[in-house]
Amino acid sequence: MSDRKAMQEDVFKILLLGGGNACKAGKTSLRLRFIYNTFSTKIFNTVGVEFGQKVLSFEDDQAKQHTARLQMWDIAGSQSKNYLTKIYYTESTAAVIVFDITQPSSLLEDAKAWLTDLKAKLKLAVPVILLANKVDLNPSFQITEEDREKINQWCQDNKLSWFAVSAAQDQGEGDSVTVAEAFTILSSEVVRWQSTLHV
Ligand SMILES: Nc1nc2c(ncn2[C@@H]2O[C@H](COP(=O)(O)OP(=O)(O)OP(=O)(O)O)[C@@H](O)[C@H]2O)c(=O)[nH]1
Ligand SMILES: [Mg+2]
Repeated sequence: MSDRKAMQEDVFKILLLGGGNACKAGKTSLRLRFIYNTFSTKIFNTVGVEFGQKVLSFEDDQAKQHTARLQMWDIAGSQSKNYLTKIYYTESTAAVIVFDITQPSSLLEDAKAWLTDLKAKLKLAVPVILLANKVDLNPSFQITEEDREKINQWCQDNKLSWFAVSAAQDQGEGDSVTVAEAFTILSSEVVRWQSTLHV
């Protein structure tokens, strides 16, 4: 491969999904943390969709270096099941489903609905990861064994990985990862996925 090809910048269109009318998962906060390394409690509800992008350099499983422009499509939580989101999903590369770790029931009520909706609207399957956000509000990560088992089971059934994060503190302590680490994990999953499709 030439140096030019090796330095080529890929573009990954990443959907940020999750939450609902009753529960705000923190998608916009994760986007702002990732792109600008900031956090504010004074942000507005997303109306429709918001965009942001960041160039990320990362290593894949084979320790090969990649550079990708992550275009984040941050969809309003209240849009779940809205037929309009189909337009936003076109040609997406990957998706992140976010739920609020302080309300594990939001995984069952909201995240499941988002994944079902995503699968129904996409022509081709894409890599998806699940992020349990707001772990700063539950620092010792004390969710009941029953809830943890439910999350693990749902992820296993749907072949996706889940990680705990905090847009607010972003320390990546204990069992959690930083927001940048989560997007790096997703990006290497995209590379692995695309290599199986010979893209
Ligand atoms: N403590 C804490 N609060 C958070 C965290 N992430 C988001 N929040 C708060 O949760 C609320 C909702 O965050 P948003 O980022 O607007 O959530 P959203 O998923 O984009 O919401 P919609 O756009 O309405 O779908 C805000 O008050 C945030 O400050 C976090 O990691 N920790
Ligand atoms: Mg938002």
